Amino acid sequence: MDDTEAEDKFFEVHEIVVPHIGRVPITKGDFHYLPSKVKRWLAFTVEWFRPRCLYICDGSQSEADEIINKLMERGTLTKLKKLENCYLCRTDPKDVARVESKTVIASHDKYTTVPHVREGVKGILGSWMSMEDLNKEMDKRFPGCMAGRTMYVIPFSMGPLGSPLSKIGVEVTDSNYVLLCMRMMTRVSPRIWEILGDKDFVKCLHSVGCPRPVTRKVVNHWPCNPENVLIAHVPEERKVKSYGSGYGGNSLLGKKCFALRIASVIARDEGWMAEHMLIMSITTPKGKEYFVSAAFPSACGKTNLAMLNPNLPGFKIQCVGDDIAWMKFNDKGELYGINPEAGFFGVAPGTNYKTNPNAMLTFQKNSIFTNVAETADGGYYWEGLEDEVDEHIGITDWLGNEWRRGMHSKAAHPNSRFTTPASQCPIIHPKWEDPEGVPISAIIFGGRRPTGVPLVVESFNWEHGVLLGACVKSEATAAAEHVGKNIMHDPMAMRPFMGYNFGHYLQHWLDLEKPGRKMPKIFHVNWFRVDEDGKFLWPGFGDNIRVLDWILKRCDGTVDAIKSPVGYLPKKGDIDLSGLSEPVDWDQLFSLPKHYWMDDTRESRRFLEDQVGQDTPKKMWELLAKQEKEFSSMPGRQISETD
Ligand code: TSX
Ligand code: MN
Repeated sequence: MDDTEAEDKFFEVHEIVVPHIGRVPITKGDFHYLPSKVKRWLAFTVEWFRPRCLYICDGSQSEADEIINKLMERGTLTKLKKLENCYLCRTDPKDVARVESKTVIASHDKYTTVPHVREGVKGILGSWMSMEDLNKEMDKRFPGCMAGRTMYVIPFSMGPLGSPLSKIGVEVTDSNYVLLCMRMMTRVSPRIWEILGDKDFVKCLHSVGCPRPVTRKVVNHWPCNPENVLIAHVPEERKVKSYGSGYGGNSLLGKKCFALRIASVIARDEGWMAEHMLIMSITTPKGKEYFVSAAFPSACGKTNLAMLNPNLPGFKIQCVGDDIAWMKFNDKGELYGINPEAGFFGVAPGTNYKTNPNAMLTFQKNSIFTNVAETADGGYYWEGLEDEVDEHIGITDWLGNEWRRGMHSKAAHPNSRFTTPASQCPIIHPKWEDPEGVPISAIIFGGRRPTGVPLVVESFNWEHGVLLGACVKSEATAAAEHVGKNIMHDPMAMRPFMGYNFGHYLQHWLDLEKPGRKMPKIFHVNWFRVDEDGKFLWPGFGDNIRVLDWILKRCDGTVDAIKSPVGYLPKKGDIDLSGLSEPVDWDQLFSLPKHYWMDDTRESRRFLEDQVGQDTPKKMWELLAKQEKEFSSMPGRQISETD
């Protein structure tokens, strides 16, 4: 030990003294080493939340072991003994999903956050709260919210540590489940404090809202406060304040709250993009590698696509990320992207060795399964694993009840999740943590569109691609049985994740196109078109490589296309259909029914008028008018001259 180290040792600080509260012990970590901005913010937060003690996280394995043991003792986690270092977590059944209705963004001016909607119309592109109301709401919840509990201080990086594209956040939370998941989903490290220095960071406050002594009934050893949930963002202050829920997107604040809502605002201010997109690499049989990003609404299989097992010989897919992309043009005018996350927080039901073998292989160790069912031999179970789990084995459902196949209830909650480190994915890209990111050749939008929308279409240009993104819609999974499925707008797949006025966001996209920049081509895909009998027209999954192959050829300019009113369509024969087990009805897959499209274009215009109003960039009206005119002047019932 040299002199300076000895001095540091001497000054180790294991408690802080807070006005009106007095001494608060620090059970782990040393306050002394924290940047002064962090110290001040923590002192303020401790005075507000009144935790019993502070625990400054370092991201080490011993820390994880300690927390896991605590959670197992308490009964929140059970070990899945069939797997290595995997755990099952059952939440309070009242705390099982993101709560959009309780998610708000506060700003001084309402219209920086939400667009001008038509009078009498309820806006769906974000929910605004005034700063005054937010402060009132927070004052009802946060004072003393951590009484008797440990306040975990989690320093994390979104993106590789020290990358010019990365951003730093600090989350304080009273949930050790949140700590465990944040360790997988973000990069938690004491090096954050050094990298941070005197710079600003995104301040993330989270409490489950169950101060001690607990007066509420705690269900499943999962403290939460569902009646009072509020997930608030203050982009102007780079702050997230989340109360009452321990579940995923409500509590792992680095993910949707920071990496999408707050980051989209930072990105606008700094001239880059924070998007709800996967990033994947495709290497062709000739050995040329491309990266694409893709945005899909929920239930379109984004994670499955990100880890695709291609059905064409010679192609190789590697995964960079499955949910969020941060992308920026470099000084050569090329778009580079990183995955700001470090793990996958994927929907479990539907995942199996057929739909996503690479995800299955990823979560065989060091993973947490939330609200899935358990097999008697200590494995996981959910809907979709019928053919892969012994049909005679006993199953306990996500609520802890005995369950048998054929029962009316579901074994796993439909929103049950696996949380698993991306590094364990067998096809994770060697550059997935490259601080420079990867070069993006194409941006792909998509939706679950049972009728009318072709398998793939390429935009005429960047501006038209922005329109394709703005008009993304998808069939929502019916909330109840026998309820007609609904096609919902989810522009840019960002509807639940917008951090600011969607009209301004579209303008930001348009403004990204500058002379000297190599704009990626923009596409729209639809794996979900059905025939008259409701049968899928496209095999999907591994066969989607055939569509990606055409997309890459278009990027290279090695294949022609047919101009249609909605964009460029592939010429018959230009998508490789060799080796398919069943023939594909090309004409049905690519037809553009005239009346469907006249209605759809009008409906899209109506959507923008209602929801984005005067904030809609003029260009969007222009492009929609052109599309409407082209369809109305088309002869015949449908346009399918694709051969
Ligand atoms: O993820 C999906 N993808 C993308 C895969 C890379 N899914 C699942 C969606 C729910 C999350 C799909 N479902 C895809 C798809 O491309 N396509 C379909 C529809 C479909 C389902 C089943 C079959 C064909 C198409 N065929 C048989 O079941 C035999
Ligand atoms: Mn997502």
